[in-house]
Amino acid sequence: MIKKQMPEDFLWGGATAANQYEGGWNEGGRGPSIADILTGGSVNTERRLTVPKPLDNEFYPNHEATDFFHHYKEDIALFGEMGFKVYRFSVSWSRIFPKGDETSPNEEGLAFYDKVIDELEKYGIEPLITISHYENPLHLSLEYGGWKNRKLIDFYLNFAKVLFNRYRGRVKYWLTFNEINMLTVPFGAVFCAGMLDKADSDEQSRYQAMHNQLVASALAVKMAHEIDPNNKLGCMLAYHNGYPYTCHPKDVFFAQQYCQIHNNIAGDVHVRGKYPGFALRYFDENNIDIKMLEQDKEILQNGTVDFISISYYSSNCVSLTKEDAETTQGNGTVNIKNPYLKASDWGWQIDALGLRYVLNQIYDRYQKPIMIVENGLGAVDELTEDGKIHDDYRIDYMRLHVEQMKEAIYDGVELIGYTCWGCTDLVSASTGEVKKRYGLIFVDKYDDGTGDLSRKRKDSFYWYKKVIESNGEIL
Ligand code: BGP
Repeated sequence: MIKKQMPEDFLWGGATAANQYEGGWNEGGRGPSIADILTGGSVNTERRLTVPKPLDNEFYPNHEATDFFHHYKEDIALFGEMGFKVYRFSVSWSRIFPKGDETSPNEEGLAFYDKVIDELEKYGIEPLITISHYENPLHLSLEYGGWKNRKLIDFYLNFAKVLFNRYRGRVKYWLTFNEINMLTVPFGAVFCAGMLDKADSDEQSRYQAMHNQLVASALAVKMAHEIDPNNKLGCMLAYHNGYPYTCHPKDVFFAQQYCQIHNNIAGDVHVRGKYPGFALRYFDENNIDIKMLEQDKEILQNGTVDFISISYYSSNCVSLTKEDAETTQGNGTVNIKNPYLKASDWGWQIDALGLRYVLNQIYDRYQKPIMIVENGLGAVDELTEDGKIHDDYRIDYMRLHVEQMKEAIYDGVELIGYTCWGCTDLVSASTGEVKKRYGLIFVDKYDDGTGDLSRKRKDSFYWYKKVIESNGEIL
């Protein structure tokens, strides 16, 4: 009989990103980032991608976001109260290098993250840093056109080097790029690569940008290991789970190709150090001509990651045979609705068993440790008359996913951690809304910019605390 047991040192925690949570956009010497010119929320759903700087008369929810910048002590204390073992956050690149192409960093910006890490250490919480999470300095977009330009590799490495040196011995876990494989869909052009020109939403620019980031990632992995052999570097994939809509072999094969393109091109390069054959064929047949330098092959081979991390929210269906099938939203995608699944208010279909399915799939392929670094439910929460937030729907969602995550561990998957997305309320990446809340901690902030930013524990806060305390035993 096998022992159904969670690893004792399992890393339970939560995840956020600076561009959606930190705020303080023009404080402490921080320069503007691409996230600062995106508007959103129910106030203005129109994105302004072409303006060179934020407009005075426009509302930008992320400028203040939910203000980690001024609330980090209070928030980390709440993470400590929940018993977090790990906290995933990103460093705002333009807080450290305001324009991105300077040679020396902004000391004031680094001082902020020093304090964040001090607080984490106080509560025994392991930091997990995403070096680049949807937030290039705006100057790199305006001056260099974003990541399709190879020059960004050097700027990124300057930034990464400062972080690896500064936090040597204090930060062990790093992710090089958030959801790098979002570059396989148009959404990624701006978010992942800071390419603001509409023409750059094409595959040519996106795959070139992805290649440049993969090279940057490999060089960063090598550098981090040289600076401190204890460093553990991970890739981060938005895991696209597309089921065949019918059992027609054409649909089954299409679903396999969908997974290969959206997950495995980036995954294989990160983990195996080279492009898979199907990627080369895909590039060839779709007239994608990636400029690679002679040395890139070796760079990619020498910079493979130590672990794989994923975001997983939902699944959907894909098909070649059903053109008229009803579609729905997912994380960065629009695909066919699955008649067997319920969906969130934003149309993301809830599929906890799908998490076990993808964890097995990834482990089968790579045999490397895996971390789930984003999972959660974006929902409309209400403050009830008793001054509480009874988010039983979020607890249900998380319970089902944690259950399946445990099953995957019992299947033999080497899963080392789980950080739920948006452990406090923050601004949504895709819509710019605060109304789409993921947090276990409620923040008094609304889409019209009002709110006093006070924090409140939701019911899910107390639930998750017990989950962590019992190492996943009490769900
Ligand atoms: C992922 C991003 C996060 C986060 C999450 C939820 O794609 O890495 O930054 O935002 O999705 O998505 P959304 O905010 O669009 O609901």
